[in-house]
Amino acid sequence: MKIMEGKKGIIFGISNKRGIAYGIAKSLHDHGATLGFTYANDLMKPRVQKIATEMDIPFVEPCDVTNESEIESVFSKFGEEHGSIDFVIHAVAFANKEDLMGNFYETSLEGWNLALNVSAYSLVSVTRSAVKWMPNGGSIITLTYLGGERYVPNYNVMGVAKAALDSSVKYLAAELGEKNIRVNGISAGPIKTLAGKGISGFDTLLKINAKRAPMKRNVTLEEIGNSGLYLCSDLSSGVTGEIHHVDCGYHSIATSREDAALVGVDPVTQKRIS
Ligand code: IMJ
Repeated sequence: MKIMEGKKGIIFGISNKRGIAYGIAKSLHDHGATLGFTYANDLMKPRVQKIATEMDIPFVEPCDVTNESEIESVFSKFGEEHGSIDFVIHAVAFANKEDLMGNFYETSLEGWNLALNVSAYSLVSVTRSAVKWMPNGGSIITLTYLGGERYVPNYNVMGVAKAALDSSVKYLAAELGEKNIRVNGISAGPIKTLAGKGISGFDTLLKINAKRAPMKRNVTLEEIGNSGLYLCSDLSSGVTGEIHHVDCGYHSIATSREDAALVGVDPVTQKRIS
């Protein structure tokens, strides 16, 4: 028996086959889960529909996560078809392109509000709707990034949004624990997806991460997918309020072993300073 058999849930934020939401969807689907997908706008509709068709998933609904009534109708539709919901994957983020470069201190209030609304508040509204359809408990997972905990060049207002998101995970987990609804975040290491496309210095960042990470490589989509599977399944039944880093260990280091070797070494001549 597959571990997700009989479990059903909705995935917000499918974009294409390189995306993290797809990685998690694939893993859940391969292990027997029943899935529903949502798409944000007309541009995304055919992309999401294509993936749904390939995976033989009939439930594909529009949902702008800044629109509370759209969220509610997605849950009602899925809930009425399936009785209840066991899990939700929230893989949604957006900031204006100009706010993901240059100086953070120049972020406009509009840019700030947009990023925090779409990327952080949406977890709260999605959770509010999900709770009504989780009478037997459930698992809610959001996607976050280290840039919410520490400075990462260019991440800027998205870092602030992820900080709010990470904190929301803890508050939601505390309130919903007694309903047996678990809320966790997956902090994925950088990976080549649409979310990183066109970001200045992204390829360099991927290389730096691979070089410095304890495992000396970047994480794969399958690895993130399998971590999502674990957090959705009963294997993680005692886990909530957690930000789980799936980043080949990158978050845990201050200085890589290569850099550590330079300590006590002149950075220019590489000669040992006694
Ligand atoms: C995004 C920007 C700057 C640095 C970044 C990223 N690093 C990583 C990302 C280092 C790993 C990707 N990431 C974790 C994100 O959360 C991306 C969110 C995002 C991406 C875009 C690109 C296109 C756009 N708006 C966006 N909004 C959010 O117009």
